[in-house]
Amino acid sequence: MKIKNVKANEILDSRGIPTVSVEIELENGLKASASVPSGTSTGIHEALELRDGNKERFGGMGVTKACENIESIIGPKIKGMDVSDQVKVDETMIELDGPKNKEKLGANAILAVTISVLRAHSLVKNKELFQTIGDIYGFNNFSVPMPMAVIIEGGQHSDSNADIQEYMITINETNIRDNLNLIERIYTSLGEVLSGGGKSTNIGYEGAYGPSISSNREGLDLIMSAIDKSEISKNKVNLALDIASSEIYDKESQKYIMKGENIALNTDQMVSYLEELVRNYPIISIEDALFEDDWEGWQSLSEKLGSKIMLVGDDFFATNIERIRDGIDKKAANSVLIKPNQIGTVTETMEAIKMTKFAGWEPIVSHRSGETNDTFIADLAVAIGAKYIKTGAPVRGERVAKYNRLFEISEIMQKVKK
Ligand code: 2PG
Ligand code: MG
Repeated sequence: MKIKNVKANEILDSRGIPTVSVEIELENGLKASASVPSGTSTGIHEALELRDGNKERFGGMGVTKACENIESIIGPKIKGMDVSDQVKVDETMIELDGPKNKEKLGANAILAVTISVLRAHSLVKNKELFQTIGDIYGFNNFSVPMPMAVIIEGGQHSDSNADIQEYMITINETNIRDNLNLIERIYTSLGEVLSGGGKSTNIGYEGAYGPSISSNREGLDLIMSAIDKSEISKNKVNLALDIASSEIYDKESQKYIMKGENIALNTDQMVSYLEELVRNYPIISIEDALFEDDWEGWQSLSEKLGSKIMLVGDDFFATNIERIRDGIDKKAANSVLIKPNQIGTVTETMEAIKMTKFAGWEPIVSHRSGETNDTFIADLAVAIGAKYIKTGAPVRGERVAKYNRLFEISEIMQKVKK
């Protein structure tokens, strides 16, 4: 079925910042749309998110240029192409953009098109989106991921003084509804622990609490108290952290600055600091433990902790196949955060996932701090059989939209089994 029309729209994301939405119309009249997320703690190796820069509209964050690129540059090229030819559509956009990091058209423009084409194809086939992803890219081991759910948010994501951007919990429970039930109970208990201690229960971008704390350990202790209070067996709950280290690294002094506890650590000290946390708390994963170009630090951390926990590269890899390949060669991590908007097209995202899996590493599919109600990442995580998904606290519409889609998929999968 051929693509007939491509329409772009500037909409708002969950932070009230503009983002791109696209609607694809096919020759038979079927329509499919997609909207794209956007990060706050964006890495320097990510594909370019095109913003208007006109301060009079949304402080320069408008995306009318990206929308124009879709309608006047991408649209005319892909109209008439068969919607089932996802790889060709993606390659066409990559070529149109040229050799740069999506700097001409904008990764936000490209991503909205690539996902809506995929969705339109899925409609034509009358298949679920995760099945269509599987068919195109050769995945058939579908499974519903376990959430890494953020419950305390610091760094650039909330008003908290916490240096660590995300304190997350993961529950050893493969049934997604049961899993969310336990996550929600711990989230609620944490709210009670915080207000009982006179602390704020205001929330950050991803729905997690943003209390004031005096040290990273205090953040972890508050979560351990919430687990106690929830009366959920400790064996079922593990912790995961996203340090988002590129945000706390000071290039001049070459130190990681933890304002909350008034310390500045060099790479070796940071590695020891994290080892100590891992010794004392049930931490199974640390993301962006070191800043995005600290290759030697990542290697040393991997030697020390790589056999014990997941070391996840987010800003470090930027879902970029070349960076992931280097990381594998240098044994610099063992897991990759997968964010489609860091690279731009579905096809490049799938290449990054394939490389990650081929190395025996763990791909973790992730949302961004600025989200829409688009649930593409839920289907993506299922399609590739990802063990984990990062998609926020169990509150806020744009976060629970993904959890609700996982509920739906889990029911579809059960019916197929019967
Ligand atoms: C991260 C993401 C999502 P942002 O660092 O992993 O939680 O944050 O979208 O702000 O980059
Ligand atoms: Mg991160």
